[in-house]
Amino acid sequence: LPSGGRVLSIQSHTVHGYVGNKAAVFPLQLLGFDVDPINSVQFSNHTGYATVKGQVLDGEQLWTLIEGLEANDLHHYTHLVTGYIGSVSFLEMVLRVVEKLRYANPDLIYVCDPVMGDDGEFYVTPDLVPVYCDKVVAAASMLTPNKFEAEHLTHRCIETEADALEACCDLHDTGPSKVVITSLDIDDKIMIIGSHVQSKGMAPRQFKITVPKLDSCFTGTGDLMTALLLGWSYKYPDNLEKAAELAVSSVQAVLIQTLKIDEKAGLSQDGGVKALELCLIQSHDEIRYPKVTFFAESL
Ligand code: PLP
Ligand code: PXL
Repeated sequence: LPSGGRVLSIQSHTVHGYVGNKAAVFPLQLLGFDVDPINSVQFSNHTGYATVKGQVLDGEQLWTLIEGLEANDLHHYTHLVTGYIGSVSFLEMVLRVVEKLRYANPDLIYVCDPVMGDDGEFYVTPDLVPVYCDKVVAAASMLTPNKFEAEHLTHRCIETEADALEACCDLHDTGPSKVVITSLDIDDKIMIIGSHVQSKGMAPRQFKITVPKLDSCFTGTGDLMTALLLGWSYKYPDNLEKAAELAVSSVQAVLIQTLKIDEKAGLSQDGGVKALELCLIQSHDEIRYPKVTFFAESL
């Protein structure tokens, strides 16, 4: 990977487990990036557990941190990535952060995972949706929604591959030149849809990658996927297919490794409520040296 990538990563922190920054920082570091994390929330664990305790930052608290960085001239980044955000004022302030970082580096790449929820359920306040729709999506270079999030951003029902491709076009029209819908559940398979507008006004290059559905429930997969897409897109800026193949293959290898470790430890799932935590640390080789096992098909 090219060295010199510096990422400001604004996502959740969980004391236990691997979602948000806990799922993104280590993989990005393994891929050679300097990563500066800002924790949008600090929770005991992810919201899939019976109890969640912790703190949520507001917009003013985010701005204070950015002011500190700027005062020392430390606000020079190649990338900004945002994920789970816990309040409307915080998300509004993210827009000002993008503006400030872009002023310092006009080539800043903003990778936005518009985290809202999954499987028909919100795990953030739905008040965030109009802010993403009306303002944040327009500022993003790459957008990585799952199916649920893409539906809310485009006001479309996404049931088929064709629906997903049209949703990507709608999202391109709003701003981001790269869109990856990170999971689409069709015919008992998971499909990842990618779409890249290579030069303004041109039709996007679109592709899909199909992976098997594992009969376990994981949390943090989307956060890991977004981090790896950012990482590999820095190496392959003009080849979203290649970046996505590497990212997807890596994620799958991490999931398989996680299942293997949990099986050995005799862990089973209690009705899908307590989703499995990713075994990220034990998967460092799968992240650092991915073998492409899933390939993109042009659409
Ligand atoms: N599930 C699988 C099997 C995946 O490969 C991916 C992304 O690569 C995801 C889920 C990501 O989905 P989500 O964004 O809904 O967490
Ligand atoms: O993976 C998304 C995510 C991120 N951060 C926190 C979460 C979740 C999903 O449940 O609870 C805190």
